[in-house]
Amino acid sequence: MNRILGSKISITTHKAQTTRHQVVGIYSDHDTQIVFLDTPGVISPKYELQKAMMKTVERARKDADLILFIYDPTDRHPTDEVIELLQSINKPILLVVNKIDATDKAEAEKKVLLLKDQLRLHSVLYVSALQGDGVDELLNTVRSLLPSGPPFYPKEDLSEHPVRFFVSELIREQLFLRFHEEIPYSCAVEVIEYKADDEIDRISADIIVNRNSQKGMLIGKGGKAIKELGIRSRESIEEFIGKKVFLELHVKVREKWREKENWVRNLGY
Ligand SMILES: Nc1nc2c(ncn2[C@@H]2O[C@H](COP(=O)(O)OP(=O)(O)OP(=O)(O)O)[C@@H](O)[C@H]2O)c(=O)[nH]1
Ligand SMILES: [Mg+2]
Repeated sequence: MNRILGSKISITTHKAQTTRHQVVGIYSDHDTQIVFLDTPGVISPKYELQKAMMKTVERARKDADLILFIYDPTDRHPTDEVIELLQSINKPILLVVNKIDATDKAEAEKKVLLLKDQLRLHSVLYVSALQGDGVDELLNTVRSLLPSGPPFYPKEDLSEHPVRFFVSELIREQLFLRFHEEIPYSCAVEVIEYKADDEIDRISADIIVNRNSQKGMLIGKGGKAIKELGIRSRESIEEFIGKKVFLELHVKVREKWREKENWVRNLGY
């Protein structure tokens, strides 16, 4: 989606479960508009946050006209949950085999044969989101399957989320990139204040952690870890909004927020 839109609408990291929301990306050209709904990956939910993530998948699956199943051939075979979900969908499913820059085509094709045994696929497309190979063909296939109608969004829109959403996501991306084990999975980010001045946007955000012991890890010795996190987050926010940013981060503890439905909802999930 980011490759097609030419913009970092959805955050991406090497860690699983980076995406938690339905992230809307809008592609428009002279006669077509495609609204992409990026979703979390399909898992068996273990706590409330993950349950909320899977509700997001359910919603997108109902709203979509077609499904792009992004398959990473360097990863293991999709779980039963993924296969069963796809088998239950009565819409065109496009198998999008990604990362062809990093895998042997013949190997990938062998794995695709296994998937073809399990799924009714409209088509199989080989792409590299990283390098752009196969993306035009993917766009053309999607275009040919969309129902005709008036555009939903103005042509210049790339997404529909407020800037606060992207700010919290970009901070969360840094949390996923810079911290290990449970930490990224235990954090949520809430933008508390956003003040746009002429020259600079002043942003204050809270990082919510799940346990008291995680607070110290986030802050680090002498505040080193949170300082670094703040610098990297500020840089990526500045790049995204194209403006100077002053960013203030605070760490707050909400004991077991991931397991509590009201907190999960409160934090926007
Ligand atoms: N080599 C290569 N790496 C890629 C390509 N596309 C994505 N990646 C990398 O794969 C990793 C996962 O990408 P994401 O976009 O976060 O994957 P996702 O499926 O959305 O994962 P979650 O949001 O965590 O469910 C990141 O490190 C990307 O940089 C590609 O075409 N080639
Ligand atoms: Mg993702």
